[in-house]
Amino acid sequence: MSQEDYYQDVREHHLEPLWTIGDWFLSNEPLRVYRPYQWHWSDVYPRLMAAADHMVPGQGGARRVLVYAHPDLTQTLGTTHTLNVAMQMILPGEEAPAHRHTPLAIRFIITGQGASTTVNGERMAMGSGDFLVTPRWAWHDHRHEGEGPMVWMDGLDIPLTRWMGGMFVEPYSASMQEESVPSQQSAKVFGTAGIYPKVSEDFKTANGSLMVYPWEATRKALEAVREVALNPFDGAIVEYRNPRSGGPVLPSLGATMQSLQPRETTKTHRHTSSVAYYVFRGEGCTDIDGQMYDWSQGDVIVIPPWHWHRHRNMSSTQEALLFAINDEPVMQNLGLYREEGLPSERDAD
Ligand code: 1HN
Repeated sequence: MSQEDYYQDVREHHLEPLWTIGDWFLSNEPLRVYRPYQWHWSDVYPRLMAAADHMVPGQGGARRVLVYAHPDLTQTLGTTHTLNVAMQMILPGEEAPAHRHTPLAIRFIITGQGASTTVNGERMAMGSGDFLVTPRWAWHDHRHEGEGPMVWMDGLDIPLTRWMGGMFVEPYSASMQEESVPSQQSAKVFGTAGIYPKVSEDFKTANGSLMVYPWEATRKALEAVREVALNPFDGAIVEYRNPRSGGPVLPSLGATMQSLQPRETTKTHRHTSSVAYYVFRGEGCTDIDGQMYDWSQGDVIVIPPWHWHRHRNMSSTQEALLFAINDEPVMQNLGLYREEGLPSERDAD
C-alpha cells in the first residue's frame, strides 16, 4: 500500500495517526480557544431595562434575563467555556415562576429592595451586595414586593452541564412555591462565619447549608483581610465557601469578592481556571496578556484559562470591589488546577 493510500484508508475508518496530528492535540500548554472579553454596563443596563417592554416573567418565558454570550463561544452561548454570567431584572408585583434545573446558580444582588428568592421552600430576601446560592436541581422562584426595578447578576454552570450531558429542566407543579421552612433558615443555622454549628450528619434543613451571604458579612471579612493578609495577585480577597463542608460554595463554581485599594496594582499571574469578573464598585483596568481592559461599575470581564493578568485600581481615592465567579473547583477536582506568577515579577517588590 502506498503512503498516500495508507493515510486515506486509515482516515476513511475514522482513525487518526497521532504522528500527523500536530501540536494542538497534545499542546505543551492550554491553547487559546477563546479571547478575553468585556461587556460594558452602559451597553447592558439600558437593554436590560428595555426588556420590560418585551417580556413579563412567566408569560412567554420564565425569566427576564440577558445572557452574556461570548462571541467566540456561539455554540454554547457561554460567557466562559464552563460558566454563564446573566443579568436579571424583575419589577414590583412580578413573579418569576418556580422551576428547577441541573445547572447550579449563584446570584449577586446589584440594585433594588423588596425582592426575594425561594429555594426549596426557603425564602431569602435580596439586598445589594448579597450573594445567594441555588444548588443543582433545587426548586427556585423569584418575586418582587418592593418598589423599583430589582437587578441581579446570575452565575450558572450551563456550558459545563451541557457538555457533560447532564442538562435537565423541570417546571414546578404550581406557579410559586409555598414557604416550607422559616425564611432565611440557612442564614440562621449556618450564618455565623468561622463558628460552625456542630449538627448531626442527618440534620435536616431545606437546603443543607448556607444559602445567603449578606453583604455586611462579606464587607467585614474583606476589611479584616485587607489589614492583615493581602494576596499579591488579587489584593484583599475573600472566597464564598460552604460552611458545612468548608469547600467551595458549589461543586463546579467558585466565587470571590476582592478589594483593590486606591492606586493598587496587583502582580501578574495566570491559572487554568476561567473567571468572569463583575465590577461592583470603582474604576480600573485589567491587563490581560498585554491588552488593557478599562473597567467601571457594572462591567463584566472574562479571563480565559492560562492568560496572564493583573489588575489596577485607577482611582486615587476610591476602593474598587470586584466580584467574580470561576470554575476552579472543577479544575481542582480533576487535578488540573495550576497557577503561577510571572517569573520576572517573582522576587520584585
Ligand atoms: C435561570 O433559570 C435563572 O432561575 C437565571 O433565575 C438565569 C440564565 C440562563 C438560563 C436559565 C433563574 C438563567 C436561567
